[in-house]
Amino acid sequence: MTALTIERVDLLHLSMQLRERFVTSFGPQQQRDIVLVRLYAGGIEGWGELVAGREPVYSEETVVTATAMLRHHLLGLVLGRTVEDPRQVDRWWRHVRGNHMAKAAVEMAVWDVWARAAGQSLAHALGGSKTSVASGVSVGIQDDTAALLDRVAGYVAQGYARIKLKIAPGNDVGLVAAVRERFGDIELMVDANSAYTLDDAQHLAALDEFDLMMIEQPLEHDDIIDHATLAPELRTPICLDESIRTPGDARRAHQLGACRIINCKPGRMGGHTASLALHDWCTAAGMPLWVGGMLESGVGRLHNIALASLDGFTLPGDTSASDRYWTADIIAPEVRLSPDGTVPVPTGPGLGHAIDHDRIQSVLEHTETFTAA
Ligand code: OSB
Ligand code: MG
Repeated sequence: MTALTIERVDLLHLSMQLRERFVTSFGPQQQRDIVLVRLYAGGIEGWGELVAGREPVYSEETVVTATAMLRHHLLGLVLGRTVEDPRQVDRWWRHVRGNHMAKAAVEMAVWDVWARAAGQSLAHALGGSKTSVASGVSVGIQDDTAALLDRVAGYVAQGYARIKLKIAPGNDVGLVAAVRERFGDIELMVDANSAYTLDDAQHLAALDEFDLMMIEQPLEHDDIIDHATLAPELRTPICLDESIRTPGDARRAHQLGACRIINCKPGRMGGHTASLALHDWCTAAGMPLWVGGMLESGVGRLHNIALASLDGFTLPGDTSASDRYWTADIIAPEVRLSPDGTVPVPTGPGLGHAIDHDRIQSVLEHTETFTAA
């Protein structure tokens, strides 16, 4: 077994523009502050991505709080340590509460470096065996229904395996009806990002007639009790995203009947090791699971694709192609959608695609370097 000493961590602060504004019930977003982790161990480098947003709207973590956590609390726990198995990293900071996105950015870089050192693809190191993963696309709220139908038409033509519509009060049942009417029985789901309350149960039940695969996170970001109350009122299965931060959360949500499906985001879970534990629990419980996204650059996307290669990720993920997000992604080659609605799982060492340093340079704001004391 390879033993690697973690020598240095660089935080690369990038400013990237999404190709188009992404509107959710949180509001619009186009500019993304992305922090990449470049971690050196045993003379090899591995890459991770911080998925926190600029504003604390999806979760309480932001780029500012997460980088402060890394500087003041987390990097000191990894620099100079020797890693034989990336599963150890979680244990080094088990006394640090929360801050999953900050932790994941580093933990996932350790997985990448470790897989590269072992000459394995990250997917293989994680235990994945699929050679491609079914991929859907998440469509933001548009200015009007015509614009939404246009967007969806484009993605359906590209072959995406399912379409996810962002909804919010005033932008929900009518949109779903229009998309169903125009596109027939495509695989369709909605994501509310906590925009509703239990008072909306009757209103949400109006979605039942459209045979949606699921409704993602209709109620509060930190709730599983009200979701359990809502679930029997709906025929549409509830999927939880924001509410599931640990494998224990999944077990409790299942026990209460709060959800029938889970969206796994490795940033939200604290990294790959915690995501694998969630995966194993869901597999044993027969709970369908899929890999979500956080509008990542190619680095985070390749991590998500590697994770989605495990068999327990049974539903299409938000593992969309690079051109869904960026005019120019920072990996080479970019992630591309195959006509069958899948993206290939890379087979080269680690993330399996090269980092495009020229493109990083063109969006780089500044770099911080940390070394073992
Ligand atoms: O709720 O799944 C979400 C993006 C940012 C924050 C939260 C969410 C999303 C998405 C897009 O739905 C997923 C993606 O394609 O990366
Ligand atoms: Mg979501």
